[in-house]
Amino acid sequence: AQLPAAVEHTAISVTQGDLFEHILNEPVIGTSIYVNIAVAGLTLLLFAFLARNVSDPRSQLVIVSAMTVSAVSIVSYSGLASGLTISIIELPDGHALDTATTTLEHSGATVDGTISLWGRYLTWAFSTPFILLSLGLLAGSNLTKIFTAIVFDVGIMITGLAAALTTSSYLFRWFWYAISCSFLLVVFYILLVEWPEDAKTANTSEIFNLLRNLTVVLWIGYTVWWAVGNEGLGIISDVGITSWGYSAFDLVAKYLFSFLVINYTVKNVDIISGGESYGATGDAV
Ligand code: RET
Repeated sequence: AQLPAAVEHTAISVTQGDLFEHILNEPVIGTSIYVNIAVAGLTLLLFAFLARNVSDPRSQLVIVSAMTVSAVSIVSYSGLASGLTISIIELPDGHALDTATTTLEHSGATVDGTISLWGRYLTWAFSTPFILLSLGLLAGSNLTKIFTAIVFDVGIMITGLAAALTTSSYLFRWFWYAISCSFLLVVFYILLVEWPEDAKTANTSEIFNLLRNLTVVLWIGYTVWWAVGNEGLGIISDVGITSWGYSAFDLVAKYLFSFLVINYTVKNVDIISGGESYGATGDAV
């Protein structure tokens, strides 16, 4: 006798525990996550040590802002490592990986769908504003420009999260991506046109331009990586390699960036504290 359809297609439900075990046992994805938790923790200790004698409040604000990037990173990668912010999603028809399956390391069960490390995009909404706050303060910019940069930045990450998690329509994933890119252009306008002028007035052009260049190049890197990675065109179809790409970008965009900010601030407290007269709470330059 034939089995009823419902019995033939018994679905295996994937638990958070399965995802946790998968990350633990899959070396490429696993290291891309654990390495960052360790580096974020070590950099926090280093930064606290470097900044131990700074007492000027404005310089402290720049330093705390840069340190927050590492602190959020620990939270972000812990979300991924625990399996809390990971899901198996079935990509829509038309996507290069729409028929992909995932074999869970621990149980050996094969399920339909691709692993999405979506917690990354969520937590970028909390970490990247502090990158921009550091840059805006260093440039001696005003509250309006800093606020605008941060609002659009949060918009980039939330619409990027939407792009990653949309499973109803392939086209809609790219529609979200396009919205996200348009927000990125607003942030780039502030970084490339507005803040360099402010930084001239603040006498911080040299460090600002260095950090700005690093930021613009890497942020383009993230954007292109998403497009070619397993969630975009799938040219790089492997979840672990896609994840390592972001993790490698993070090492420079977060930790090297924060180090440069803090190292400069500790050595130039007089320049940073001068920003108060035209800075975050003052008038437009
Ligand atoms: C996404 C995909 C959608 C389009 C765009 C993106 C840009 C992401 C960026 C991420 C930067 C992350 C950083 C993290 C460090 O903590 C979301 C990939 C434009 C710019 C700097």
